[in-house]
Amino acid sequence: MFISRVLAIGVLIGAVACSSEPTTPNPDAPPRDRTAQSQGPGAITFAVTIQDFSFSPVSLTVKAGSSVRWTNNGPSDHTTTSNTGAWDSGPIPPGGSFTVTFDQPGIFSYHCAIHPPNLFPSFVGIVTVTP
Ligand SMILES: [Cu+2]
Repeated sequence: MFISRVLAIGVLIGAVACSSEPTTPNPDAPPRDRTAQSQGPGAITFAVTIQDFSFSPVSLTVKAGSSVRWTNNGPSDHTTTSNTGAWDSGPIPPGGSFTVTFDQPGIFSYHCAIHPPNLFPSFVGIVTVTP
């Protein structure tokens, strides 16, 4: 048991090291993605891209405990805003991202609050969280 835990941590560190650029270690530097680093091993983060004016993929199905990270690849500010108020990113600037962890199963529709569905009917998305 102990050996397998050490191996798992080693793999985790190796993965992080491989994804980092070869820079001088700086313990004071903030982590690039606090949300991802705070998750336990096995947690999965799914990516949704925001463009002007669409979410891709529009529909995403994930297991409870997973996270979804929205990244704004468009030239304008956008938000990911739950239709029921479960989350609201506020404005995400171009190149920015926002992550939500889904602990409870359910169907979560969302939109961009800056470009609302009454003006941009196809600028909506849905996350289905399965048990
Ligand atoms: Cu928008």
